[in-house]
Amino acid sequence: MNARGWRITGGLAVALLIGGTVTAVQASASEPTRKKTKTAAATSFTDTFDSFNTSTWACEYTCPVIETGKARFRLKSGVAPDNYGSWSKARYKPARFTEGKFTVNFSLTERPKEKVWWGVALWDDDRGSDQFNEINFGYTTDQSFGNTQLRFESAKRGNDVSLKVDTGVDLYDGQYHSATLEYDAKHVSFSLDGKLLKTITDPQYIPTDAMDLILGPRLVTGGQPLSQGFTESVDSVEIAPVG
Ligand SMILES: [Ca+2]
Repeated sequence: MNARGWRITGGLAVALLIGGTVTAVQASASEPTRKKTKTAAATSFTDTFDSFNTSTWACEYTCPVIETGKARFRLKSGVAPDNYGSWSKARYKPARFTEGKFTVNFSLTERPKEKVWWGVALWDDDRGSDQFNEINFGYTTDQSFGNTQLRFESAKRGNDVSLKVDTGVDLYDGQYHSATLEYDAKHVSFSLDGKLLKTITDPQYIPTDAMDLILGPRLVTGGQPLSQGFTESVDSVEIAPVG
């Protein structure tokens, strides 16, 4: 939980963290003044990855491994793209989204020189690959940005914008950072450690079709196998209403 989270305090927060999952109804119980809404009940969720729940998450190729309350999305050395071992992602199964606030506490190991994409994405290509919808933050590691920089991207039916963001922190030093993607029909924003870094407001780039939340990295198709492994770790994921 970060400062921009649900402001759950005291003993209840401890109990919820042990439980690993919180519903909007439980969150409201600690906050009598907070108005319960149907939307909140439908979309509020936290996973602290004390276990990996396959009724919540569908794996793309290799499932993450749980270690000390973190989901380790591991890419192995020597494995060609588009295989188990070079692609490890998890897709949230209970809902697709047309808005929301998605906060992921994550860390990365040393930056590969090969073509690894890491990050967090909302994604849909139901209308075909040229009509994709996407919101993401992350980076493809063989490109030219420095180790504090990443891309923040938004696409509506194939019409996309990609922004360079300098986070001011080394993203590849194994430290955890809390990244938030927040969006609705009027804006898409990216924050790191509670600091708003970029906002997109041009509606031509803001997706309105329902998208899936997807965590984890892959060796990009066409890339060379890794010379050493790479891990994107996720300590927690929170899904909450916008606002
Ligand atoms: Ca955790």
